[in-house]
Amino acid sequence: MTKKELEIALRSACPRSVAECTNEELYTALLSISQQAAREKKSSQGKKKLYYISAEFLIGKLLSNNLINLGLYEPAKEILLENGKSLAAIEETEPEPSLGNGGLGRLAACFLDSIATLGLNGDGIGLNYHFGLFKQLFKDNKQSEEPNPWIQEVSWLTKRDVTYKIPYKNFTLTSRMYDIEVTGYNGRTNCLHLFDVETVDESIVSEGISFDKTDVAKNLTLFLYPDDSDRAGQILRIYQQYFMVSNAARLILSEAAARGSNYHDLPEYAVIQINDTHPTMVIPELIRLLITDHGMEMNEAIDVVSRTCAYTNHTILAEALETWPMEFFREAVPQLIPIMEVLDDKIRRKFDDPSVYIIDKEDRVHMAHIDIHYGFSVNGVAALHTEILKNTELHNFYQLYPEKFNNKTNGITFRRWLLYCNPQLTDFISRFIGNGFKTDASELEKLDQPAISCNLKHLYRLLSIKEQKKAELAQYLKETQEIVIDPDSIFDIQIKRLHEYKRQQLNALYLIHKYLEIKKGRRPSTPITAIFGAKAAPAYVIARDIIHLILCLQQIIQSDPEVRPYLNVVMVSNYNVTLAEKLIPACDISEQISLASKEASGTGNMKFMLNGAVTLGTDDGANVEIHQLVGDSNIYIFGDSSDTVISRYRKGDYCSRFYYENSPELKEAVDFILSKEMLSAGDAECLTRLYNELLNKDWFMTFPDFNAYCQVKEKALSDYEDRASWARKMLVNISRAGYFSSDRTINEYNRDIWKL
Ligand code: CRA
Repeated sequence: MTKKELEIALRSACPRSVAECTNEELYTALLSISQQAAREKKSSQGKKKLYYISAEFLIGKLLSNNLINLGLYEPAKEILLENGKSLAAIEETEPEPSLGNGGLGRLAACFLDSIATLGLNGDGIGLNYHFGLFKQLFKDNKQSEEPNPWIQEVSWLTKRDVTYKIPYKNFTLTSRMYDIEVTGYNGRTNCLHLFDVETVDESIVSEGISFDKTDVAKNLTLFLYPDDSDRAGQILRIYQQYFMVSNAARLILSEAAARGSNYHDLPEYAVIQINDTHPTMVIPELIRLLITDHGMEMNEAIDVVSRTCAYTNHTILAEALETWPMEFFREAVPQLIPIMEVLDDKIRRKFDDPSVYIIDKEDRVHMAHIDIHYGFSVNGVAALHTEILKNTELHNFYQLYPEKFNNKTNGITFRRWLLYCNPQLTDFISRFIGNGFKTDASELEKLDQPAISCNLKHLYRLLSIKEQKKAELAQYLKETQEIVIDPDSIFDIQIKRLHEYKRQQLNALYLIHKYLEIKKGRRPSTPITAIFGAKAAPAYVIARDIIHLILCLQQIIQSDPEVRPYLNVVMVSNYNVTLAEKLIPACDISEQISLASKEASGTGNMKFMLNGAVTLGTDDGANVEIHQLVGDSNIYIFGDSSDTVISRYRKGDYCSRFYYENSPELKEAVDFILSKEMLSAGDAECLTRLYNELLNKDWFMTFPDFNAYCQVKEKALSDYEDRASWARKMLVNISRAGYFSSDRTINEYNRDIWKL
């Protein structure tokens, strides 16, 4: 579509002239134009198709991204400007879909973009949560939760005629499919299919995010990850997961048949990527449907399904490796029980090793074990993570099926995380190396050339882009959250879900230490702004306490005139994709400080490096690969290695108090949690609980890494002062980021697993 054509389309889609329209009207018009344009790009189906099933798709706002991918962004921006309108203001009227939680969901969204960009035949399948993940608010320095309604009358969702009857033990629910079109960069259009139930009732939610967990017809698709701290909440998860996969299985079978499959040859027509264990029940459900609806024999059905399904593992945290009591299945989906028993029985006959059984002696079902035995591929999401799976966590399975295990290091889409969120940097890059990197990210390497890195004018241009993004962020936070930050300070950012293994508490302890240093007169040369963004799972008490600690610290520092000019701590509320798009381009120091061995990959780390932030982190997840790519002098690595950590867990003799007693700086920082300043800003119960947790347990070993963390941070802060040399570090990071394009990741999935 040319600019002229777009102008005509816009005029006819608007109720008034463009200049007279409200931003909402323009949003609606642009949405319908891009949906129309996307539909025209739908290409032929091909024989084999990928289905990416995931509980989360953290897709972010769609308007601008879609315009970019359709090649309409610049013309739209110009037309609007000519009529006194701003695309950025129109974007503000778009609600962000609330369909994801963290990295796993954002990864799924990046993958959909790359699958479409590479012209692969593949759709996503998930659930249409009405309130999605909760909306986070801060009151009295604590997190509180509200529903996050995002579905409006006009939205990217298209209602389809696909509906199924999904059977549960005591009732049947009728499903409905909604589609969101996903157009890749200059690419084809695929779909994200979101299943919903028409009886869902938003009015049953009250007092924050509470609702009757037993009324499944009304609550099934209200929330992503509804509170599962009680039995009803846990069974609700089973209802949700089964709804997702039973719909998926029916859709996959009917589409395969339409493409010519006779079901016996299903693996030639379909491949299913199971994104962590939430969709695992698709395996028994497909087997069941092949038997009951298509007359296949059990053994053949198992074989066919095993050659169709592949599994991605995203974590080694025991708490996240799902196991469910058999009685839950009996209560919700008894039709799966005979299948699961056969699957387990076959394993018991074949292997004399209870650690690989599907149903354990406590009658719990290990979901990942189903995937590994009855899928043809098992992949981890970064090199180190896959090695840990093979050598430690899933070692017994690796010995049984070495050929199934493979690594697929995560990636991010450069359309959203560079072209869209940082057009200034995109221009800077294209000026030197042309536009080839937009479709082949490895071309970014060409940026690391003496003509740029030895030319102060170019380096200062790079620094001034960073300054501009920092100023834009400061403005945005002031307007949207009444947060005031100094754009001339160093922006040190940690944004990710709140979890003890990610160690926001380590960062907080450093900031306490820094605060106390400043009180003693040791002031930093350049002021520092430490920014956090994180939601805590509502039932995760210690995570909530860590948020409380950070918010109290923020209050103490901001009301201290001695410290405020040198150090600021802010926690943005309701951290989401939209905020990430503003925070990441503005970052100087990217905090990736998980306990080594615990962060499977991380993907924020990749977005930051691509936008010229320098990583300060542990040798964990994809940081290891970043470290290898940029070299020691362009990253700040600290802390115990994953081997040390794994063996410390094995020995079981970790004692945090020992470190506390042997490091005066650490002791001083920890004690400050219960200081009178803190207790007057916060809640004694929360602060005491956190203090005790750290001193008596510290399960994620923040104390052993504390001194090393402080040292490396001081080094980074002092290196920042040499602006030209810092700019060179930025340049090296950008130039090595190409490896982390999700196009590379998806090409590997296709080459090794999907074979489309
Ligand atoms: N929390 C990992 O912890 C990883 C993403 C995507 C996670 C991250 O390190 O980058 O997956 N795991 O692979 C997960 O969700 C259930 O496990 C994540 O997002």
